[in-house]
Amino acid sequence: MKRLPALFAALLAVGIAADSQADSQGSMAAQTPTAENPRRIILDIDPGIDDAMAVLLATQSPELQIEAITVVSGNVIVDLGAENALKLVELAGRPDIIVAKGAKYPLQRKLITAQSIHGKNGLGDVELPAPSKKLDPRHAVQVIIDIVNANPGEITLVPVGPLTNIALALLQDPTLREKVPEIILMGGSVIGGNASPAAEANIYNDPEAAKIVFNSGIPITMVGLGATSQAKLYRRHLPTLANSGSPIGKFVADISDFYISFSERIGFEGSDLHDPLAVGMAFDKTFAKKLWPMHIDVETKGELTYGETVANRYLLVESVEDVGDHYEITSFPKVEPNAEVPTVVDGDRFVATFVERLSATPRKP
Ligand SMILES: [Ca+2]
Repeated sequence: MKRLPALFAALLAVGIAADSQADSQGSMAAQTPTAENPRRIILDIDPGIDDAMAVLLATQSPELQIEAITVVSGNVIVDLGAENALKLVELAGRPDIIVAKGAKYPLQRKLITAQSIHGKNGLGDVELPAPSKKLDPRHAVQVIIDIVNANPGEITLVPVGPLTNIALALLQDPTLREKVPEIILMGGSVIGGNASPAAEANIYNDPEAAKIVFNSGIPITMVGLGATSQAKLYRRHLPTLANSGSPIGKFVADISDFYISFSERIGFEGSDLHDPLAVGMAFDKTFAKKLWPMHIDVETKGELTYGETVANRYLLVESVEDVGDHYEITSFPKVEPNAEVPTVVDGDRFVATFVERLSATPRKP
């Protein structure tokens, strides 16, 4: 028992350090992209209602320059997701954006789709016109590799589906690890899961891919369930969107009605804006009031915890010495963080921004 005070002292010290790092928003604000100096992103999606919202929030945000939209299987199969992505960029008035189709299946596990949540068509069964735009002829993984290599250090990846495409790009071209400055992803959780008690759905849908991404060495902002549960869209938000006069606002109101209805059927009020919050963090990280540096790995073997993002919050591990019939703790070596996790979010400001931007006139490229 005598080791406990030392352990608590160490954890307390690290906790204080984490707090002071998290509150240093001055440096984050300095990096905040602007319309004049936008963040260049590749948005990787599995649309999906909240993916559709994320695409439209991105096209309506002047602080983001979308270099490509890449599609992965997840909420729906990739063929349907790719068709949805084409429809979405046309709705947004942005047929100039590259759209590419990616991985059909997760790396190892069997695909799980989610039409019960997102509608048979993946877009809340709201119909959009058939797209006239065509897919890029390249595989999405090749598009990611090509764009990052042509712009080293410049392209932030924003994946909001299973991480299959990103993992395949890293496997196919390991030099991307040095060329991608940051990944801002929707996925994971340090407060329990939604696909299983332990795992969040995007990670659960391809844990082996997620493990590759979290161990890539690329700095990650993990917009997980703890963050997105603080950014809820309620029915009271829908009239502003529906009556905006914007085709984007009307569409988002319609798909939100479907999405919120699902939440109500399972006993919740309102819907978490999962994927849009990752896009929000890409243009304004101060939506997070607290960003907690952690070291995160992904469980790929656990009986109860398959797909869990296992977080070392205190950036320490126990080091032990064998003293015969037992081990004794000798020190607490430090562990480097590989991710920042928004744990406190200004949900009201984010949702207000979301509604305002999606109710506005569609932006021109
Ligand atoms: Ca998604």
